[in-house]
Amino acid sequence: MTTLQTSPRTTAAWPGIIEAFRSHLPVTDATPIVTLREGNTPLIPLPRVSAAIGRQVEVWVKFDGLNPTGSFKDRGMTLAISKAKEAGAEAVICASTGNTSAAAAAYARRGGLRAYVLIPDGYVALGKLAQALLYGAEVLAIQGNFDRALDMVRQVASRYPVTLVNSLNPYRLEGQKTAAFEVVQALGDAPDWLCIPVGNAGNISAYWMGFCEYHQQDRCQRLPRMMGFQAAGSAPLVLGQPVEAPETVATAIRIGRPVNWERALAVQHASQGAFTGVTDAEILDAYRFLAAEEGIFCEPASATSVAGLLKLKDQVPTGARVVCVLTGNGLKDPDAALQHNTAQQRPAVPPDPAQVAKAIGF
Ligand code: AN7
Repeated sequence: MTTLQTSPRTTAAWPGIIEAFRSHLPVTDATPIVTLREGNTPLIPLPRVSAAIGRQVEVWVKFDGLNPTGSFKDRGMTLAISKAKEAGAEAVICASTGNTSAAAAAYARRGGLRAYVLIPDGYVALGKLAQALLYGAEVLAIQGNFDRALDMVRQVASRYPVTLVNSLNPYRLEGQKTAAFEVVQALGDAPDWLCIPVGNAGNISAYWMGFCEYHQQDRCQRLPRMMGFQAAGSAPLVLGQPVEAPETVATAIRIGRPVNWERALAVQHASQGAFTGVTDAEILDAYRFLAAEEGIFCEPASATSVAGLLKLKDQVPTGARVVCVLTGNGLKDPDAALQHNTAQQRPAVPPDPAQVAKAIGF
């Protein structure tokens, strides 16, 4: 009689983006690595979105909302905090529409640093605020929008011993470019289009850096068109001028003066890309579609990339491969999910099988 030897399937533990892509990043043996094993997020096919486009187009999402703090910011923050610690910093500061503050707080505290975060009063999604508070950041609400909060942070960081970790910090973009590496590794090449939400335009710049780096090293044969999408009420790069009072349901990208403006224009030019605005209604349609048709719960700002693709569907070349970046997790913004679903609200039912069956329509 033979005994079937079954052993649990194990894979080498993912080490986080710095170890995984060490030779591409500005670290040395002297850099203390502060990591939560971020990165290695899934690339998920979207068959229903492909079908909605109606021609043979392959659509994927890079779901970076599955990072340790629930957004792509973790990729940049592991490096920014590691480098701040290497330089002897004891505290970091950022302005944030929410996700940067959550990531800064988590990585700073893990590295033993203090974190100060400035947020626009009343415009940060509940989950993100909850994270920053529980991770132990000093949270300061500013009477003004994100752009004003960032002005404050820049001035404070230039005068006091505290390291700025917004995407003006070059290590942020270096870390975030690893998402492009992962996309190329998963697909075997770069996609034809990369659709991405744009706020401060840090992430679109970082992805482009990553694709160009891999292209120069012959790890991919093509470069994507970089398709950036902004909320229509908060679309300075579409309008070609700053927006003084940005408004959108996608609070993560409620930004009127993107700090990476020049970089973003350079990316658009070099990749033959475009910036396009999508309305809040289009964003929310994509947000609901992703959840109810594809089983993917992202935050409203992230759905902007899919909303944008659907808006431009007639321009997508037949046979093209498209990757949409989903930057943040849906659980970040429970209010948006509760307000913008189409579920039928029903009163509570007594715990009786007949009444339950009746209530659900049998
Ligand atoms: C989910 O957290 O700016 O164009 O302060 O949270 O690189 O700014 C967040 C930005 C897209 C835009 N999607 O990225 C912040 C912040 C989500 C985001 C963006 C953000 P960038």
